[in-house]
Amino acid sequence: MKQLVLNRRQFLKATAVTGIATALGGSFKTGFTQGEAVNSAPAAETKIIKTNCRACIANCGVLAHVKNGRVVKLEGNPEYPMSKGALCAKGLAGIQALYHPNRNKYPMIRVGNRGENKWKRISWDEALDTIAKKLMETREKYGAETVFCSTGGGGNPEFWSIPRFCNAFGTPNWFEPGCAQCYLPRTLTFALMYGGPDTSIADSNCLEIYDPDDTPMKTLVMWGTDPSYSCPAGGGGAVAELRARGVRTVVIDPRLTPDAAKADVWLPIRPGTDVALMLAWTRYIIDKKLYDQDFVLKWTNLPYLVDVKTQMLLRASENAEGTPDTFMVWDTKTNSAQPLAYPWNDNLTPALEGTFMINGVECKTGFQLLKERSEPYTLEKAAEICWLDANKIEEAIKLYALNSPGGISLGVATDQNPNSVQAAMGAGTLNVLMGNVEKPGVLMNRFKTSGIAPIFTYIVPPALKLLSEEQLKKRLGGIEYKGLLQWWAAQPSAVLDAILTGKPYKPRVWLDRSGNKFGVLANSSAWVPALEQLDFIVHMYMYPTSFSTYADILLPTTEWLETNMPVESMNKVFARQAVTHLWETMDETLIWSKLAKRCADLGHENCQKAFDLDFMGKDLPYWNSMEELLDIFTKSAVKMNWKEFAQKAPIEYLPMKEYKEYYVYKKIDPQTGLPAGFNTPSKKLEVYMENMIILGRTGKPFSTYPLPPASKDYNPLPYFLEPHESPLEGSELAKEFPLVMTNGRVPVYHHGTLRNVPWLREIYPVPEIWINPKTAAKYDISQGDWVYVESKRGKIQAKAWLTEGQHPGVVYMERFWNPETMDTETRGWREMNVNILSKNDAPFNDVVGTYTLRGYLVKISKADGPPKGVWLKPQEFKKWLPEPSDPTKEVEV
Ligand SMILES: Nc1nc2c(c(=O)[nH]1)N[C@H]1C(S)=C(S)[C@@H](COP(=O)(O)OP(=O)(O)OC[C@H]3O[C@@H](n4cnc5c(=O)[nH]c(N)nc54)[C@H](O)[C@@H]3O)O[C@H]1N2
Ligand SMILES: Nc1nc2c(c(=O)[nH]1)N[C@H]1C(S)=C(S)[C@@H](COP(=O)(O)OP(=O)(O)OC[C@H]3O[C@@H](n4cnc5c(=O)[nH]c(N)nc54)[C@H](O)[C@@H]3O)O[C@H]1N2
Ligand code: SF4
Ligand SMILES: [Mo]
Repeated sequence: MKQLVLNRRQFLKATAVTGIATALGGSFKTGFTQGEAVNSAPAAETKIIKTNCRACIANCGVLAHVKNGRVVKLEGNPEYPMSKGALCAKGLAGIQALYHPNRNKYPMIRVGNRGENKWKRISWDEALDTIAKKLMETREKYGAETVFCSTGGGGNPEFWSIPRFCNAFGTPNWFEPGCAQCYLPRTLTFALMYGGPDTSIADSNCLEIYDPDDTPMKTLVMWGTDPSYSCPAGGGGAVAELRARGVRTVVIDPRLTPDAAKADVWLPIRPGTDVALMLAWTRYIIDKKLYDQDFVLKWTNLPYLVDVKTQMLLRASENAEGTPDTFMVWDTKTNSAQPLAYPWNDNLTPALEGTFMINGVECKTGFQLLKERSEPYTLEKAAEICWLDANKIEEAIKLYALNSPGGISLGVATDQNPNSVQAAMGAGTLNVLMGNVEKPGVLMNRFKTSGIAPIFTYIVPPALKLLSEEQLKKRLGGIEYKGLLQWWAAQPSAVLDAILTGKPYKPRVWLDRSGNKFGVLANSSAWVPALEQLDFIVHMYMYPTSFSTYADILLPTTEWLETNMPVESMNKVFARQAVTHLWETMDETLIWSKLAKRCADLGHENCQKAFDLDFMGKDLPYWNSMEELLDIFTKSAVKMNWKEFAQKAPIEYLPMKEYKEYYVYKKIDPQTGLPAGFNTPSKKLEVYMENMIILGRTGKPFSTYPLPPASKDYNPLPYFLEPHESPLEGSELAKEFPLVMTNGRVPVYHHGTLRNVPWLREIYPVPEIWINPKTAAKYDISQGDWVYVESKRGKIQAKAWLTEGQHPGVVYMERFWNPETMDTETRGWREMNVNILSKNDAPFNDVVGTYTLRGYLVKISKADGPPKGVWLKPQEFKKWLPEPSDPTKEVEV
């Protein structure tokens, strides 16, 4: 404690100014100190090292002050183009996380019974040898597919080291609690619709928003995203800057977030009904002819004719690979179906709408089908479904549609129910209809990357080809939910089901590298009987969590202040560099390599095979240190080794103006002399998503092998699915559980992390449940009361926060677990964990298998007090304050 420079009051003050307050509207340029952007030593003994935060997925630039080998202060690096020198509370809490007395310090092996939480220190060699031996035995006895891995969504920035290990080992099974519930529905849909990034602010896309003085943007729609909470230092601040410059905003969110409070129109939607509202926006825009007609006609596939029966587009010819097929349109000049050669034919006047008989086959344009799909969703109908006011909906649509350029940013909210992919389709469609694509002021842009990408995004190649066709076909949930192929992942509920039923086979060994799976997986209690049946469990993380108590081996991993990784942000590349190294912690990217190497030494053929399928080549099938791996990238990208690069970083690889490239689709391709178009097979915006049908039938374009079809064709257009646990009249379940539960972020925690950081727990000690005062009154609940919250699946507690900013039929909570009760019967995850209530069974999303984290039914009642043993007062957290530590040298294994 003595060495800490920032005291608690200063911390609270700093977080108020640099983090949350900035996001809420303060200026970046005032209110906080910015350190000299140098890698040198301004004051005696104190070195300032440039690095990047990883306490969430935003990677903000950091200046770490290091004195006598110890990190004493963190501040924002103003060079970082997104956060511009701001840091949020989570980032600033990095010191407490790093020096936490309860870090996993050494590899440990379980002694006593599983779940007893008794451990013995072992060496890295012993730990890795034991794991590799177990892996190889299991593979031999039961098949490689019975080993499965999992990771965290915002965990180790080197995401692909897990699939790489799985592919080499030969198991098709790894999963992530985000994935189908986070981001995949959007990355998949936007990739298939236009071949560019999605519009998530929290995932550091929407790159147009970070240059507020140089954008003509007029409107920003934040749909199911709350950047002031989910990325306070970067995206949240950028949105505040845009608002300050007059950009009008619409927020679609069931709760009154800071962004909702400042919006021109706020639509407090009923959770889980977004696609109905999107279809109403679509209908209105089509009906009132507000869409960009020229753009839609020339640059989308909506005028192309679709065979109504087969749902497939009519082709005049299938052209050679790389050149788009020629599709049929209805020419209104000649009243006949005509082929439209890419990109356009001025001699034709294609119809956008209409139904036509062509050689006895009923055909409609894609636009006609979209129009018919949206037809039932009048403003009134949407108001009724979504619990909104029809006039307010109209006001929001007009604000968006009459004030271009602009865009719809879609957050994670819609990824967390079975209507997930359809919402991404709906949001993409609304951006496209308004022509909000690849021009200044819009969100769907394909700006340049360092040109050496993916080198600086994910550096470890996933080695997809190492997984055989036979093994790929065994992926749990993989045939039915082929959208998972974009991330090469399995479906968590299918894995759970397989453990419990032994069908189609029984998974036996689990390697997990993330925080607390009980805190982030839906219906987490359902995993307990599964965990009890597994032969062997490994947990790699920075701290013990509830999940660790079920493990056989614990591996200590590095905190972000101990890791090295390139970080690309807009036109610059930064270096997250290790500022210190404590105990025997190891970077996980290295752990996977070491495991693969050991499996190779035990005779595993694939692992033995030099990974020469990737550009890493024969020389580096495994890497023995992170530096060895990183050198390969920096040497090829910037002709420096990692150390030199880290010293020089950030490098600006392009001036901002060149980096922000617009109208990419119009650029002439020198090979064809035609516009390059979009990154889709037709080179048009594929709003009529025939490619979803093809994906479901074959696995194309993601599978390396042809796969058998899913049980049902995927739908090429967005459709609305009423939440399975519906609060609407006639629902039996709603009689017992009348309220709709939803979630979102709080700005001081990231997923299951940081609940063990005293200063953050002081800001937000226990989870609140947001309740409308009218609803609270019904249950005799007052502000600050303890309540029980119950769903069909379980019962937890929370503290009442009464607010008008919450619909009377909806309640809201954040995910929580309590590290302080880990040694009790509850293991810290049963008291206040909203994922005890959430729903992990069917219906799933048809394309990616999403289950339900938001928009299911609960009931509430008053409780007498807090759950036993949880810490509520600042002095109780004292035990977790940083301790002096013993920095160790590189761990040799
Ligand atoms: N009810 C409900 N459940 C949810 C959600 C919800 O909104 N409501 N959200 C879902 C979403 S969007 C997601 S992405 C998942 C997240 O679920 P997970 O990502 O599995 O969550 P954790 O394992 O707690 O988080 C891992 C965390 O480790 C930290 N970390 C940083 N560096 C490293 C590192 O080098 N290695 C490792 N292992 N960890 C590191 C990061 O803060 C990272 O978030 O949860 C999902 N679950
Ligand atoms: N502080 C913090 N920041 C984080 C994370 C974290 O755990 N903590 N996690 C990171 C990760 S992995 C992710 S995916 C991003 C997510 O960040 P965002 O994409 O911004 O999404 P959330 O903040 O989870 O949720 C946005 C809003 O959705 C609202 N909402 C709930 N249900 C519905 C619904 O049915 N429809 C609509 N329209 N809105 C709904 C919630 O009230 C919430 O305010 O945040 C990242 N940043
Ligand atoms: S938003 Fe906060 S936690 Fe996330 S990277 Fe930036 S400073 Fe770190
Ligand atoms: Mo996420």
